[in-house]
Order: sequence, then structure tokens, then C-alpha cells
Amino acid sequence: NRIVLLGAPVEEGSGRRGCRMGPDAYRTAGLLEDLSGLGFEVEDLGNATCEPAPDAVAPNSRLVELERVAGWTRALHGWARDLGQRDAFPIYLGGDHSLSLGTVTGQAAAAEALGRPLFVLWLDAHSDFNTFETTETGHLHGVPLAFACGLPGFDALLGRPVPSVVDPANVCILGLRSVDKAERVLLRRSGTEAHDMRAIDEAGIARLLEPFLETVAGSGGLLHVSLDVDFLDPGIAPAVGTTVPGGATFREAHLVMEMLHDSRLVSSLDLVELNPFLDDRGQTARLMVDLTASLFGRQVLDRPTRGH
Ligand code: DIR
Ligand code: MN
Ligand code: MN
Ligand code: MN
Repeated sequence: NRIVLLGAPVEEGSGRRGCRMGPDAYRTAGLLEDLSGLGFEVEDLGNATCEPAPDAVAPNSRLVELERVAGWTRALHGWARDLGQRDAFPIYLGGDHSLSLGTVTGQAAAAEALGRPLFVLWLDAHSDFNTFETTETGHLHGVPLAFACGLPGFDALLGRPVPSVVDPANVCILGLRSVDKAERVLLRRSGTEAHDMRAIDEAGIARLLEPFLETVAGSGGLLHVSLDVDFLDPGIAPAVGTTVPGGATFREAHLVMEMLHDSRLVSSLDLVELNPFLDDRGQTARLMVDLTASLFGRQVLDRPTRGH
């Protein structure tokens, strides 16, 4: 029952400033205290630092801050590869979504070392499935899922090919409402399971998540969850640079976290894109902390645990 927290104060992937304050906003909002209160032994490792990556040369001139993002990718890949093999649950406190370039590939390397397949649940308004070729903005928070799934052209990030890629068939994306044109083609070709808000409206979020969790359980996999603040509706989570209307409601988001807790499948978590500079009296930071508490078992009433 151990949790380790690692701050990843990267903001260069988002094209604006503020995400570097994310890790401290989670601390200020009481993340350690809430998780300790649920009976976990929580260790805060402080913040990771960026490695130098002078060899990371951009293959085209649109990419923004490639060298910095490559440095963070290398640092966080190393951290996640190590933490993923320890007897503690790592929570990566972002930082923009480019941090998942390191954490997801590092967790994948750790899973491979443990002989388990890695599954990824991506909770986001965006699919983050652009490549260096397709990105329209050049913002590298728009590419981490394509990178982790082994799409070509990304070798400058780690300085070598991704050692352990995630099978796109092991990925589920929930919450989509903004996918770029070329990105959409890549996503479709990859065969990744992706659900937009319309699908959530029509089916209900639980009915979409449940079969994915059954699949993870059935294959003995580990599950990494990457939670982007913009998965949530901007009305309840304003502190993000890329708000898109029509996001997940308070109850939909908590239900996902509660189902994830009951599944007992989740082994690592990213909390990304919180920009405290844009927050309203800490409400987004607090909501993200409360959602994390739901993932770790906070509930109103006792209920029988459904074992897999
Ligand atoms: C857009 C927006 N698809 C891009 N991406 C993200 O910049 O590639 N915004 N991830 O949060
Ligand atoms: Mn994202
Ligand atoms: Mn997003
Ligand atoms: Mn962007």
C-alpha cells in the first residue's frame, strides 16, 4: 500500500507558460494528505529535472522546444522504468502532456521487464496522436500517444527508437472532442479504441469502460492511466490551456475513477495539463485531487468488491 509522487514540471510541450506550477498545486491542494487519509503510505520524491539533449535536432521547423521536451522525455523515461518495477504505485504530477512521452514508454519498459503487457487508458479531449509530420501547432503535448504506440519518426526524443512500444490494441481513449485531420487518419489506421463524447452520451461512460477493463483483466495486464485536465468539462475544470466545451461531467469523471479502483488493475497514473495560472481559487487542482482519491478508493458507502 505504497504510493510515490514524482513532480514533472514541464510546460514547453504546451506552447504556453504555467504548467510548471502543476506539481506544487497538487501538493497545495492536499494530495498527500488525502491519500494518506485513505491508508496509503505516501512518499513525495519531489520534482524530476530535465536532462540535457543537445543531439535532439528537429526534423522540421514547426516543432516547438524539441530539445527541452527530449530532455524531459529521457529523464522521465528513466524514472518511470525504475519506479514501474518498484513495489509502489507511481503518480506523475504534471506538467503538460508531453511528460507522458517519458512516463508511458518508461512504464512500458518496466512492464516488459516484469513480463506483463501494458494497457493505457487515455482520458482526454484530444487523442494526442500527432507525429512530427502531422502536428499543426508544433506543440509536443499533441504527440505522446503516437510516440508510445511506436509510430515512426520520433527517434530524436529518446535519441534511439522506443525500446518497448505499447500495442495500439491495448489503448482506450475516452472523452474525444478535438482531433486534427491527419491525426484522425493515423488514429483510425492504428486500430486504437477511441470514444468521442457522442459515444459517451449515447452509451454511457461505464458501458464503454467496462469491456476494456475486462480485456485488461483477462490478459493479466498492467494499466497506466493518463488523465488530462481537459477530459473534464471547462465549467468544472477551467485551469487548462486547451479547454474544449462539452467535456466529462463531475459524476462521469468520478464514476470512471471509482470503476478503476474497483477493477484493481491500475498500476500507474499521470495527472497532466493543470495550469494553476488559469485556475479559479484552486478548484481544478482540488477536483483533480478528489478524482485521484476516488481512484484510490474514496467512496461514500461501503460496497461489495467485485473481484476479477
Ligand atoms: C492539438 C491539440 N491536437 C495539437 N493538442 C492537445 O496541438 O496537436 N491539446 N493535446 O491539449
Ligand atoms: Mn492530452
Ligand atoms: Mn487534451
Ligand atoms: Mn496544443
